[in-house]
Amino acid sequence: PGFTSACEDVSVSAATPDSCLFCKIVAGDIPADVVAQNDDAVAFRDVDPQAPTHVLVVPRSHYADASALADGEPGTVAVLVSLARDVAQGDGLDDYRLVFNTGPGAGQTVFHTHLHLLGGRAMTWPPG
Ligand code: D5M
Repeated sequence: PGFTSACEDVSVSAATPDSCLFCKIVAGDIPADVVAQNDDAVAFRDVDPQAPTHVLVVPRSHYADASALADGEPGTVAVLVSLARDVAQGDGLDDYRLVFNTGPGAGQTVFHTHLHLLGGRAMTWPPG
């Protein structure tokens, strides 16, 4: 369901802000259920939720994955974690999971850095 993006159809290196689904959400060009934002990051609910709370926290700047963000804007990695915590607290969560899927083999499908916030149900380990 939801929108598809060129980000999902191209390699990590080929994704560009002009073709990127999450860049378009950050810009307000594609609607999303935004739950929090600040100067550096935007948090919105996942269209295919895997838990009662499933929110994606993304940097406003385009980086393909968490590693690239850490190299380019290391402080923004902390902003993503802090904003995810704020959203979790807003949803009444004491316990939650934060995930950066990195690379197709790890399940990454959108090549704009996004931190998954999952909570509201029991979590198992190891993840699938
Ligand atoms: O996670 C990519 C996530 O992005 C996946 O859980 C679905 C979600 N998604 C895809 N399109 C949208 C829109 N339009 N709004 C909100 N969420 C969306 P990954 O780790 O790359 O597999």
